[in-house]
Amino acid sequence: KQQRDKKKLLCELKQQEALRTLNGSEEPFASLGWQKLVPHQPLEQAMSGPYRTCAVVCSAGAILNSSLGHEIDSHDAVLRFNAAPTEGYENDVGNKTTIRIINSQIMAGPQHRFNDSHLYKNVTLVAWDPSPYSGNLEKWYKSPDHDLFTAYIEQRKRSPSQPFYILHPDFLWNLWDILQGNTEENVHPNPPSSGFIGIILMMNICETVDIYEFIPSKRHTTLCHYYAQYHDMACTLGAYHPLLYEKLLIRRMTTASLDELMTKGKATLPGFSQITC
Ligand code: NCC
Repeated sequence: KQQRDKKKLLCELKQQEALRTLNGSEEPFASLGWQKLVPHQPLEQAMSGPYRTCAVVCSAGAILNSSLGHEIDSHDAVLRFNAAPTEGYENDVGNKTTIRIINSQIMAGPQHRFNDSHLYKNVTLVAWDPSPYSGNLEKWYKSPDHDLFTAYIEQRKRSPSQPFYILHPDFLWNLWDILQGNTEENVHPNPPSSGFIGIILMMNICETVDIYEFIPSKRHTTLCHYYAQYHDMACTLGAYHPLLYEKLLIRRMTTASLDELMTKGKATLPGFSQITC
């Protein structure tokens, strides 16, 4: 029964969550000339590796003292989130970064120094913004949660060779629908977390995806991030994002052993190319 559940979930994701980024063909982006602004190569082509193994490194405080850095860096591609650094934390989180997913706060908040921080250079960037459900792109463009469009345009002009994409709101809300469709309780109507989004993104481009400290290991702690002294349980369980439900869903699909889950905080999922439905 568990195997059937796993297969059903994996197939649903494979069939409904193909990568989708803004390609400039829809209004209002088409009239604004975005077809010339976005990278020429779609994300799935830019990231066609091929990547046999991929690591998703969640930012939870519980990854401290894991000594997983070496294992993480041995993957063909490594995904990190927002402002999560590697300097000074290499032993626990590694130092290779292939892709970084950033929410729109990173691009709009001056404290993040999006335009000059080294964190956002020499990597593939994928940004997202909450956007209203069943997105009207015109409305979203006029009032995003945080203005990511201005910084996107600037960055594309400054660094046209850097692969930099904005996720299509339909990709996010469709993921929310799958989460709700497979959860008994009512999921609050807020977008998925960067972590959950990143896992699904990597399933699109990798053969296997190893996910670190998304499902809390035995090191679980109230420390929010491994890189800041701030304690809040909600970082791990969710307040705004439906994080708890996301974690339960990943837990139902993982092929990692219980020991890997508990001691390493590692969950493993097959990439879409490896799933036959
Ligand atoms: O904290 P954040 O996420 O950057 O973390 C990235 C992803 O790691 C997983 N995580 C993190 C901490 C933790 N204790 N447990 C975890 O499982 C989650 O999957 C998370 O998505 C975000 O999702 O974009 C988020 O961003 C921050 C913040 O905007 C950025 O770090 C930039 O400063 C949000 N925090 C606030 O708005 C205060 C957070 O809610 C979600």
